[in-house]
This record gives sequence, structure tokens and C-alpha cells, in this order.
Amino acid sequence: MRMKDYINKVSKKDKKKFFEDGYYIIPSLFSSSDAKSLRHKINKIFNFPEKDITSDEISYRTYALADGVTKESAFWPIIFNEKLVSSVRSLLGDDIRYVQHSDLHINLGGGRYHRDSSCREFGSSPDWDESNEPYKIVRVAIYLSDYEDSGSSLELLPCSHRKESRLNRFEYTLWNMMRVKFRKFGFNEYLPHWFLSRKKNTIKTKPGDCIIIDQRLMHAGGGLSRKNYPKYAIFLAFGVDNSHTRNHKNFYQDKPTYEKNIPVALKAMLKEKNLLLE
Ligand SMILES: O=C(O)CCC(=O)C(=O)O
Repeated sequence: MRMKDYINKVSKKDKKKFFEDGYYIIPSLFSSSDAKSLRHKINKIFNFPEKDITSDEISYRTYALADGVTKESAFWPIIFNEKLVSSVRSLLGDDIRYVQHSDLHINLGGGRYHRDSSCREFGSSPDWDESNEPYKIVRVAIYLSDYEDSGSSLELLPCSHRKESRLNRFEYTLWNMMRVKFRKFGFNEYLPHWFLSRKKNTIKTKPGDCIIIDQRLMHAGGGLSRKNYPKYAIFLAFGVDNSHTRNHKNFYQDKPTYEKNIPVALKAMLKEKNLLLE
């Protein structure tokens, strides 16, 4: 696909901002009716009725399927969504590949500040060693719920893939320790996502919104767990065809909850679309 054929070409300015801040938003990647149908597909995976359900109906519990997009063929079309793929190509370059690092979530409550890269500590090798190859791996978060009734949101620390001070590190370590304690006693929802030593952006989602982040960006799942409707989200990943991306894939594939091999049918589809990491 040539640049000018991109369905969603990211502007030069937005691309620069993506590399600086570490994230890019595609509002309404999916329409609200498509988001609804995806919510129902997720319900089916967890044996819930294929209709909208309240938090009460699932007892405010969390459901998560690691590597869900790879495992469940109902979600494969998302990997090939033209608007999504062209946006990621426009951000990272033509040679992107699907990376086996995905999740399906219902009601994942407000979370700890963390990175999704294989090296979680700022500056640690190999993820921050770009002397030979650039680190170009993104986590794609697709939110299917409305902030208003579910609290669905993502907390982002812009630029934290490029800069981190000792104070920043001290601060998120402290907040994370507090979150562990609050969770232990069932008070997670009462601990707000504050951040004092650097800028924090809260992205409040509408069903179908997509947030693309550099895997090294510090973030936390937002939202309070006690809302009328659960928060639904789908996560997947893409990276350019290089050793960073292979390392990232191996890191996740080694986890016990991950498929050791991509299903044969998906492999063939990825190959055809030049998205297979070999
Ligand atoms: O629940 C969310 O919105 C974020 C989840 C998250 O941070 C993650 O899966 O890495």
C-alpha cells in the first residue's frame, strides 16, 4: 500500500506528536452499533448473554482473556481493519506486523501505573537501545464503553517513553503501593489517579474509540469499578519488522496464558496482508 492510498493517513503534525507524547487517538474507529456488537461478542466468550448487561448482573467482577484476539476468530477482523492498519502504517511505516500481545477485558478496574513493554524500567535494555533499530511497537486499545455510565478511561503520562525523572519514578511506585493496599481491602475505587510530578492526561472514552500507545508509555486503566455498566476493552499490538518486535512477541508468547502458535488460518490471513511476523 502506498502512502497516498492510506484510508486514514496521520498528518505530519500528529505523527510528530505521537513520537513526542507516545500516543495517538482515533475517535470512533468503530461506530456505536459496531462497538455494541463487539461487546456482545465478548459476552459470548465469557458465557454471558449476547446483550448489554449491567455491572450488577456480573457482580462487578472482572473478566479477562489473555491473547483473546489471537485465540478467538470472531475478533480477527479487527486485526485487518483498514482504518486501523492504515493509521498504524502511517505512524510506524509500511513494514508493520501483527504482534501476538492481545487481551479481551470486561470491567478491568482502575489499575496501577505501568508499561507494557518487555523491559518495564525506564532506560533499560534492549527496549531503550535504539542504536541499531528503532523501537516501534504499539499497543492498540479499543474501548467499547462510555465513560459516562462505565467510567471507561485511560490514564496516560505523556512523554514517559522518552523521559522519566527519579521523582516521577518515586511517585508512581508510591501510588502503585497504595493501590495494592487499597485493592487488598476492597477500596480500589476510592483511590483516584492523581499524578503530581508530571503531566497526566485522562482519556475518557466513547464506545468505539481507539487509543494507540508506544508500549513503553506509562499508563493505567482508569475508571471507577462501581458504575452501572462494565467497561469493555480489546487490546492488540503491531510493530515494525525488527528485533525489538520479535523480542516483544517472545516476551508475551512465553507467558503461560498465551498461545504458543498463531492459529494456522490466522497465519495465512496475516501472511496475505503482509502482517505476519516471521
Ligand atoms: O483497562 C485499561 O483500560 C487498561 C489496561 C492496561 O493498562 C493494560 O492492559 O495494559
